[in-house]
Amino acid sequence: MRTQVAIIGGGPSGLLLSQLLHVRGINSVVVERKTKDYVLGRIRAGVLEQGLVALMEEAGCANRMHAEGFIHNGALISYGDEMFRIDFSEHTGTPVMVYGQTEVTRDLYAAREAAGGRIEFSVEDVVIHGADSDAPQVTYTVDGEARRIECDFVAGCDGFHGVSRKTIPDDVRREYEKVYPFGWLGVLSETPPVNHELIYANSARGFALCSMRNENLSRYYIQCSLDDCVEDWTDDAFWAELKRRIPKDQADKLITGPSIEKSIAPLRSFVTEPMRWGRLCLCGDAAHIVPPTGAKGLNTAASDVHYLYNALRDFYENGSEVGIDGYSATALARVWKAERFSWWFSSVMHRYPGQSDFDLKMQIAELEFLRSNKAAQTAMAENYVGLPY
Ligand code: RFL
Ligand code: PHB
Repeated sequence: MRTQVAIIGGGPSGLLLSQLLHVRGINSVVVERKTKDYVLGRIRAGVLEQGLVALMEEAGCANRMHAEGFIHNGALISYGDEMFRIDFSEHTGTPVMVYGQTEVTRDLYAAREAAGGRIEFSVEDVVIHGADSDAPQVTYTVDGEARRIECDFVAGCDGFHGVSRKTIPDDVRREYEKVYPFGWLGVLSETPPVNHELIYANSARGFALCSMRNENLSRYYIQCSLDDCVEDWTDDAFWAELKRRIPKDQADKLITGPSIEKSIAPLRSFVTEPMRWGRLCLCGDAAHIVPPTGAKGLNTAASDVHYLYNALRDFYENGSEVGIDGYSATALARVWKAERFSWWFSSVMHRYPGQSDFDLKMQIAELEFLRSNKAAQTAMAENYVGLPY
């Protein structure tokens, strides 16, 4: 089959790109390794920057988000029993939107289906051919049957474990990585959130985060050992540990209940350069990963989609390759700033194995500086709500 843009990966990056291109009359085909139910079963991001909200609007997919999402004007940071608030709206004039990645993905699938968009699920053996030519192809199999897409461009939106990044030759590709010595144990529960805003907690027992999806769906995380297994953590043990890590007044009002999802995620910072090789452009987790402290993963994927979508429009509407040629440098300039913020916020909020007393004092000094200094709060707020595209 023939299309203009072959999109590998039907996660939020691939679907958003496909829908935005459709709005501009540019055709695409999405190939996804898993089933739709599997993709929608993954519980991930919860905080959306305005840039992503605006892209969802441009894609014509924002109605349910505006009806059901929550506008957050600030977030809370605690250390020990101390707690302070960063006011996003005061410092930047911009809030964030709390709306789950699962819902974003569901809305995008609904829009692609309504528009008759082609999405191939359960594909295997995806291979990108001729990415360094003007006529790339993507081959794959479905139920053992070989298929082929001929296209002008390939968008590699297939996440960290996809094939797109590895298509860029080793002597061209450079990877930068930092692996953190802990993970996040996350629990989703049908209970009211402990607070109407998110709480990021640095405690002597490790990091904790209180987040939410709606009035009766809470998302909580605690820092855990990389050796832990989900089965090691009963619900009771999780709630008891969470309560020890957040300020007492919050712990006292925490409503607990059975978990409906429980998973452990490792923390990693990772960037691949370049993000374009010939007619192959990487977007989102295929090119970079951030630790989730600061909620930048999905949002950075969205800024890649914005740059690539505009570059492709420039190509198809104006015959210009300037945007495509500049895609990697433009996207990476913003990616590295999101990497810096996520690394900094992770470093300040977690307890590290072997951390010295000096290192602990530095964390507390960072937090007290943030608590008392307007410029530091503004910098934090600007990064949290999202740097401009
Ligand atoms: P995804 O979501 O991984 O989607 C990639 C898709 O590609 C498919 N795939 C393939 N398809 C075809 N052929 C192949 N060979 C393929 N290989 C893979 C996969 O099945 C999948 O469907 O990448 P994408 O679209 O770039 O989206 C990135 C985001 O999912 C990710 O950055 C965020 O979830 C990160 N993240 C957060 N980001 C935020 O902005 N705010 C948050 O609050 C936030 N919280 C989080 C997070 C990630 C977490 N985990 C589990 C890593 C919280 C957690 C716990
Ligand atoms: C979430 O709600 O899943 C979430 C929120 C904020 C983060 C990370 C994850 O920084």
